[in-house]
Amino acid sequence: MVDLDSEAAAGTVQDRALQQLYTDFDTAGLKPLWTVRDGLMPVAPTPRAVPHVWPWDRLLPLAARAGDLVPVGRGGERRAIALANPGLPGDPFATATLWAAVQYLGPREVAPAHRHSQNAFRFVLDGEGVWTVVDGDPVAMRRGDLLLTPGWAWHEHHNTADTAMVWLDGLDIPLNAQLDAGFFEFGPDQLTDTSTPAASRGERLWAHPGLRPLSAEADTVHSPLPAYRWTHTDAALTAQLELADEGHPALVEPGHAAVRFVNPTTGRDALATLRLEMHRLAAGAATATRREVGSSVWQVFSGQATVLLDGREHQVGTGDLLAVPSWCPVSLRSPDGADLFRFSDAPSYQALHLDRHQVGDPA
Ligand code: GTQ
Ligand code: FE2
Repeated sequence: MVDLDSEAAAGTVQDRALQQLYTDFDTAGLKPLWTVRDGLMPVAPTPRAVPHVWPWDRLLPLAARAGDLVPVGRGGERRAIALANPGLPGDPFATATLWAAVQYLGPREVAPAHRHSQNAFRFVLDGEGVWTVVDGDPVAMRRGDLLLTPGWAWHEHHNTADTAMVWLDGLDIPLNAQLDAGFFEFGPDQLTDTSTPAASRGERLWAHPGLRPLSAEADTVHSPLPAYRWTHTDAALTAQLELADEGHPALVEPGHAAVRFVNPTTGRDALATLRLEMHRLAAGAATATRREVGSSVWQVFSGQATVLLDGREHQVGTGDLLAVPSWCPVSLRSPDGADLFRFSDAPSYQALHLDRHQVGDPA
């Protein structure tokens, strides 16, 4: 015979004991796996960051207002306005690992020297007149150029023109923060180098296709090339599409030309933690759907495209920025053609052997 009363009592006793166990776990600074495993070890990545688009025509006027109202100088260091992913409320992060910001430097303004462990690049959507001085080497910034500021390199920016200049900054700030790896040091308050050479010393030494100076036998972690010029990037993409037209293999997929900016000493990514690429879609081209572990940010350099992010369509044009979280399916198409700059955290994932990708529509 079942004694209902005593069973209920036993249940209550057990419940109370269990409650006490969880309370004691908590007090002792412990957390049992069985209460958290689902979220901790998902069947596939579950990023908090969401797919998101920042239209250039909203960003640019806001940056210009900051130019009027907010001085650039010691302390704040840069008039950089970060993309803040709505899935990461309170954080100035485009994705879990990537910082993307629009930096605005007014006529004749100077952003003072500093250095930090975070790796950085600048991509120039438009304009010219700013030189960024990287470890004492002045590097001109012009439309379509990609400039590198590897971690711990001193850098300052100065605008020699009577017009403001705006560009995209990309850094691994969130990754450094997550890894508790950040170091920062202020440089001199005054501009250290006012010269404005057409070509930096780094380019004069390294920017000759396929030619390595024999004075530099040792490979370097980051690229020794401070700038990748638009004329070269453009020519490479043009040649890929022409070769394909002539029936030779040169494209990622039909109508899709692409290059990666690499370290000429190794052929690997130009920066240890950031992958940098330029993509060109020929008129009428459409890409396959692709997703990968790790996140990316795209900026449309020219033209217009339709981007499908996790099944949602976004129309984007020149200057527009988009964030693609880890494992989010992406496909692009462009009726009239478009050039798109892309950066991602892929080198970090590859270094840790956590990289995976999938091509084709997710089942
Ligand atoms: O230009 O040195 O967007 O240090 C964020 C941090 C730019 C820069 C950013 C920086 C910089
Ligand atoms: Fe910096």
